[in-house]
Amino acid sequence: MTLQIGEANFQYQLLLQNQIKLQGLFLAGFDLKSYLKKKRMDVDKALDALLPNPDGLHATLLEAMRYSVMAGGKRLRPVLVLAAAEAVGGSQSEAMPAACALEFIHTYSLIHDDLPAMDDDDLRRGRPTCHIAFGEAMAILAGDGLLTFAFEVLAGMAAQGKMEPSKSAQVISTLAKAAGINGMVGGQAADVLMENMEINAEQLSFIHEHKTGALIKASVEIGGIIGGASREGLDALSRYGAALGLAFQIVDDLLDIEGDEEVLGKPVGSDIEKRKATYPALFGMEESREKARSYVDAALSALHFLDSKAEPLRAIARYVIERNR
Ligand code: GRG
Repeated sequence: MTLQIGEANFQYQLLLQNQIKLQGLFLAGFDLKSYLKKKRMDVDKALDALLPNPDGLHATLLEAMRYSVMAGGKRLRPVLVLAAAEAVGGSQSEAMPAACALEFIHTYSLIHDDLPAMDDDDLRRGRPTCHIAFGEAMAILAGDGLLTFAFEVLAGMAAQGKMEPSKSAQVISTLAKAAGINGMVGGQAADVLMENMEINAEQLSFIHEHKTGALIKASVEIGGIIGGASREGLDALSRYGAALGLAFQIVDDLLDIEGDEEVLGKPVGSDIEKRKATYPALFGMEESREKARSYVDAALSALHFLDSKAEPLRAIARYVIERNR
């Protein structure tokens, strides 16, 4: 009898220990998949609501803008805006228009990048590219339209009294710098100008930091500004965004070699075909992977003094290196 009670007690203790372990795991493990699913749904809803409905003499232009934005995509930049705002105590509703503005600018850059004068690609986000579906003139205008519309949405926040004018000015200035001549457009120009040339690591970093990194960094900074980050908080977010942008681009280069065309929704092998300067071309696959890992580590350590509200940002940094699309 004593033995039975002892055994029951032992089993009970075991059960309790397992339960505690399970709770610990649950608390320690952040469910990024569900988080991204929810945020992407919220972003898609907001994008759909903001985009003008195809109507009037320019209906085809509005349709082309909608076609490219609503084709999907990972929504990485808008999710970063929301996650950064929430990491410093801000709200999703205040950050959502800026999150959409980032996606409008990003989509414009993809439409223009796919044009015959640039990368001349036929497939994007699993669909025919904008110029294949709507013709070159409409694709150029859809890109122009999205770029301008992004700033219309952002300026509208202050004009409608939904954001303090000083915050709005800071957001607009950050985005304009990141998307413009000393950011994404400058990086793209350097990339085009150096096509078919042997370039060194410094030149490659310039292209990647500007072409892809600038907008990713700005997404995180803009989230921080809207969320009311302190000076140190903003600095931490900025360092996180810069490192994340580079890790993202290196993984993009690797996926162009070892990715799955169907999962990516765009052709693979195009960097080699177009003799583009990439990390794997310059450093090889293994060293490139190592560099991506060290940028992710740098992104994570930049956030060290932020609390558990920054957990989504940490999980996104880990995801960037594991992603397959
Ligand atoms: C034309 C001004 C201008 C700029 C183009 C971003 C860009 C600059 C070109 C895209 C070329 C490219 C494939 C760069 C690699 C990194 C990158 C930006 C990939 C696409 O972004 P994802 O993976 O795309 O976030 P989704 O579709 O998921 O949004």
